[in-house]
Amino acid sequence: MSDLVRLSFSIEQPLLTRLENLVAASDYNNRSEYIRDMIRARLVEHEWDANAEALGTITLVYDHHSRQLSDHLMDVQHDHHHLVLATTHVHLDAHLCAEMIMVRGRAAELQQLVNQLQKPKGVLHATLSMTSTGKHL
Ligand code: NI
Repeated sequence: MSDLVRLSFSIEQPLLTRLENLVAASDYNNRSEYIRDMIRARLVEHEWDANAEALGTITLVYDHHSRQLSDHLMDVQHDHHHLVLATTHVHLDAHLCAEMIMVRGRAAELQQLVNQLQKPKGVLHATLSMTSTGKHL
């Protein structure tokens, strides 16, 4: 194993509590191992060849009462119609909406699209899950 470096960082107490709960519910022996694997998972996401064609799903959770947010998110999808295959909208409760957006395109373009969708105030969560189109499997 390479040399270990100890580091310290700041985190809000509620977020730390949630992290501790995740670690406790997992098979990891300690928090450090858990965090190292979280970092590795993020590295895998970034190792996608930016030019590789990928298939993906963007999942958004947002508050549709936020001013003009629904319209804005729709505009962004129209601006990227060459990437968007289909969208499913779910009304989660009186306030919250979820959208699952199927996308296909260069990995870098898909990443840019999710970055743009997650920026506006009122978007509570945005994830991009990518997979290969199968050509190179
Ligand atoms: Ni809705």
